[in-house]
Amino acid sequence: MSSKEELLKRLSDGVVEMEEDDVAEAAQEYLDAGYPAFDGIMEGLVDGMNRASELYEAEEYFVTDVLLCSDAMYAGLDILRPHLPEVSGDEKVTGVIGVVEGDTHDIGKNLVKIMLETAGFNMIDLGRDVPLTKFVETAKEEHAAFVCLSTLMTTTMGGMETVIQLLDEAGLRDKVKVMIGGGPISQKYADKIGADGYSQNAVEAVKLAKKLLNIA
Ligand code: B12
Repeated sequence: MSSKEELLKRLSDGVVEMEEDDVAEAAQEYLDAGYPAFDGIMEGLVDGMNRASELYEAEEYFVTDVLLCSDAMYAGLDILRPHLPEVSGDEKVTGVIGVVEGDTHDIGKNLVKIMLETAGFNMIDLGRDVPLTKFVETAKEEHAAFVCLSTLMTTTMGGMETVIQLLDEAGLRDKVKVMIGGGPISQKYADKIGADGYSQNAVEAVKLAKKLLNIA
């Protein structure tokens, strides 16, 4: 039987090498061996996706390659995700999440959503390339306690500030916390536009949401 480290490496390598079937197989073996789904996702699948992103940055991978890597990552997620220890609650706190207008990168947003759902939040996913007013309308309709904005492009990050202004104009700013994240985003930027918080990855996003909403 393979060790946890060997299986994590197989998950990560499988994503980098675009081996969807092998990732699915390794994910099942990993679970059958009794290892925690959370580590399999973060240290296996997400590690592989981060490595694939670096290869794209280094111009060793093309767009099509990165997309095949993400298919392999999702194949593993389908298997591991149902085994994350989910927190249940009668009155779940609602959050709205989406990628701001003009940007179609949604891999990171999907991971943040999965982690927040696993932590017990009721997440309304607006998808990607979301019109900025849609965040505000949905937050109002659904009585959301927080809004999560994602973007990976410098050209679209300004949309986050607009959403904050629109929340303000709708009289919702003091009722709705705003969390932001994605490649070009930083704590400095969050402070500049008046967001309530920023985090670098999906695991930290859960801690941040709990902190902002005073949830133990
Ligand atoms: C995969 C990818 C694509 C895929 C996207 C597939 C998809 N469905 O998402 C495809 C091939 C389609 C693509 C297209 C394009 N891409 Co692209 N892409 C990438 C790449 C290689 C990886 C991104 C990724 O998925 N990373 C893995 C995930 C897990 O990480 P993540 O997204 O950062 O998310 C984590 C954190 O940021 C955080 N987080 C994310 N969101 C949020 C939200 C909140 C609230 C919080 C708290 C945290 C949080 O948690 C996540 C999980 O831990 C990056 C390079 C890079 N290094 O980022 C370029 C990159 C983002 N792309 C880029 C560009 C320019 C484009 C295109 C415009 C290219 C083109 N000329 O057509 C188009 C975009 C078209 C459009 N209008 O949207 C640029 C952006 C440059 C810039 N500074 O603006 C980058 C940086 C590459 C580069 N160096 O040029 N891309």
